[in-house]
Amino acid sequence: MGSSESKGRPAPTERSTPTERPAPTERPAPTDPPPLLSKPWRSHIKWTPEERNQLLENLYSFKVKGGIPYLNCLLLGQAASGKTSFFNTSATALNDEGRIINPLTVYKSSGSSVTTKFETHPLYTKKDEALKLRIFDCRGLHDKEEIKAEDIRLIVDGHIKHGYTINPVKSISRSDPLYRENPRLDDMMHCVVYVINAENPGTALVGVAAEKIFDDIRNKLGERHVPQVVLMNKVDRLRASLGDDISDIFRSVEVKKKLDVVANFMNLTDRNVLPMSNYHNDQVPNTNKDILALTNLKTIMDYANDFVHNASDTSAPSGFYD
Ligand SMILES: Nc1nc2c(ncn2[C@@H]2O[C@H](COP(=O)(O)OP(=O)(O)O)[C@@H](O)[C@H]2O)c(=O)[nH]1
Ligand SMILES: [Mg+2]
Repeated sequence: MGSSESKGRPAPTERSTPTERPAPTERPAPTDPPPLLSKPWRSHIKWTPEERNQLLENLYSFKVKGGIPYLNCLLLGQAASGKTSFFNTSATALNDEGRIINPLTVYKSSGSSVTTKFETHPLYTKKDEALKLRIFDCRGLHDKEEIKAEDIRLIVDGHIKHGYTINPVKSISRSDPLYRENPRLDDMMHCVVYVINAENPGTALVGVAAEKIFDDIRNKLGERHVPQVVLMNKVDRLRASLGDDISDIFRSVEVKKKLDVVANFMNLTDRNVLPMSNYHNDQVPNTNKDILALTNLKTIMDYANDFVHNASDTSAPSGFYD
């Protein structure tokens, strides 16, 4: 096991992880201690093993409304914003086996991480049952070759089937075998999750192209009343104090400031912005990261379920979802 590395060199005492850190010049060291409030600005989370077990139980036994088998959510965000990592972190937290699992590959450099397909994969609970939430990923926004706003609209409305390869220059044709002519409630997206990097939410949110895309998408979603949330990934990178133990995130002034910027830009209430820290360099899972991932999953499922409930409750006229 790994003895091939040792040719004449002194054995490293710790496997080379420390050298992976960013050069100190990249980020100025904070001069003041990170400001932490004595009271959390969001206080619904308890960082205890019991809370984790309760969340797991709630997710395992989640009842989807509207007579459909699964809730659907669509992840939208730039390449490298952490969409795949969120899926994997959720898989680890749900699986509850005390080990990190990565059903999908996360690449070190963003260039190769671009997902070109519109696709979903099952997330399994400990009981080997699929979670009642399907997370759909697609080509990133603002990639050089991005997804067309029209395709996003069609995905949200349920016209595009799993496995379709997004064409950056042309929207899906109606004759494509993966085009669905008459989608039903269980084909459409019940929640849209914008995924951004907390370190620099500005780059994800500003700029003419980004604004236009967000406007287009938001108008469409607004018409359908599809819930929208922002997953603010990588909060662990904001302050050294949050590096390993993320239980302070809801007392952090800096996280709250970023969250307000994002909520204002997206015109969403701050409750709809979900701070998140994915497993990235971790060797083993920890209770707090599991709790944050499970809480965010539960929030997304609750929003999606409310939508499905309302949509199925309004006895929509025929052709409403066509
Ligand atoms: N520190 C930190 N790194 C993260 C986090 N989430 C993702 N990453 C890293 O960001 C990079 C891009 O992640 P990936 O999931 O492939 O992004 P995607 O292109 O949106 O699917 C990878 O190197 C991840 O390890 C996080 O919460 N914290
Ligand atoms: Mg990805």
